[in-house]
Amino acid sequence: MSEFPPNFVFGVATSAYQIEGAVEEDGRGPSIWDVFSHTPGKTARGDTGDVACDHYHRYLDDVQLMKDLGVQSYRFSISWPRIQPEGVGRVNEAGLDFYDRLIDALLEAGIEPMATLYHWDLPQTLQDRGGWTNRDTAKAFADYADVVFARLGGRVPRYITVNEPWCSAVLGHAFGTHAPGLQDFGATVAAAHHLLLGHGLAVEAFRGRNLASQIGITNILTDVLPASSRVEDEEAAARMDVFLNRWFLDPVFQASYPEEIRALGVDGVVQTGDLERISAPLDFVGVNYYQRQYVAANREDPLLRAALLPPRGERTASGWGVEPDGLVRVLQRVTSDYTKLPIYVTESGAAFADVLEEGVIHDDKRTTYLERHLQAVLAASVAGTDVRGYYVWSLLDNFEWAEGYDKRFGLVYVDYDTQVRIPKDSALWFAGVVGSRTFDRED
Ligand code: IFM
Repeated sequence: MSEFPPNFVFGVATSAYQIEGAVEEDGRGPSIWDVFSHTPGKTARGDTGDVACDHYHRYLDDVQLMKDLGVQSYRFSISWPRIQPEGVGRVNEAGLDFYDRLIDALLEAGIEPMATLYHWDLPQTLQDRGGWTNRDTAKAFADYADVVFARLGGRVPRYITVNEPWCSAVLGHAFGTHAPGLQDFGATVAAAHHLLLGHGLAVEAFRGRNLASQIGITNILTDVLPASSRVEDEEAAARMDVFLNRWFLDPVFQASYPEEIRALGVDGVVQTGDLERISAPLDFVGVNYYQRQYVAANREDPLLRAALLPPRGERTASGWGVEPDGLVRVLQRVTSDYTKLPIYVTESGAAFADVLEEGVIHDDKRTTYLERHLQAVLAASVAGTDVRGYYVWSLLDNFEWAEGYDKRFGLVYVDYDTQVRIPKDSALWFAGVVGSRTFDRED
């Protein structure tokens, strides 16, 4: 039997564009994901977030669902284009009203809100001016964040500035698989720096308001292992670790970029004072964990001279390996190499090929996945990591970006034709864990 400490928070997570729908309602402006998903060939089957889970209209039902599951905290994101349809200037009160109502409902249900300010839905008007490659976007982000702090204030105990800046920068500007769909490494380096600068400026705005709440950033961290003990593979893994992890950890916690990132030209966009701002003290750290990567040396690869090998063992429907031990390692690494701040696992979960049969979904693989990752959290905690919470990705099946609706990550199944929600077996299991604060897995 494994028992969680009394202050440990069990939560679920979502993001605005992935669940809200209602993209043209109450004054919301277009985001880069509206434009990208409506561009032929960019998402599986041409799926878009136009309707998604219709959460904008059904948020009360979704809060009730969480209440029924006994969830203690809900991590959602705020849609910048709902708050500032043009990205700067004019504030759309109707957008703020929605989040106000959502927070009221959560507090009423005894569920603690955790709000992410940027989960990838940049207002398109800002993209038209260069998006994150333009330094002005960092300032615009802090202004938007301040509008949110002013309105929602201390009713949100924990704010997250930016979710997974690696994905926004690299998938959006180097690989082109996410909005805005660029394939330009110079743009990637600039976007990465401005995302981090936006984070730092938002923290500054937050501190200026003296709220009783806390603020942090969420990075997606990958456990990187060399494919063998050959020196070349170890060196290749170290370079991959810079690319996947240190690029976004070193500046936030050590006020510097790794040498390898400086060699990519980041100094060209760093101005005096930026790194001090980016490394401003935080209250907690968010960690999203999904994957371990095995890395081998590869002379053919021009950027890192490294290759990612296929995952070992069991895989999720996304093709990602199931490696809970990697979560222990990334949590310990944050603690030993970067900071002793409390850590929240702000996302962990998996897509599997769920089958709806006679009104139920027996998703045993997801239950086992979550159980093993919670076990990993406990192991990290026993090993000295101050991990304070675990948020399952995701509450609902939702729009999985370029993969569209095919990949189902939810604890709760969504029938996209009827919008009926059906808690999967894993949701019922999770409710039991939250209720008892234990699970039956042997240590
Ligand atoms: O769905 C995404 C989420 O938006 C960010 N983190 C990873 C999840 C699964 O791919």
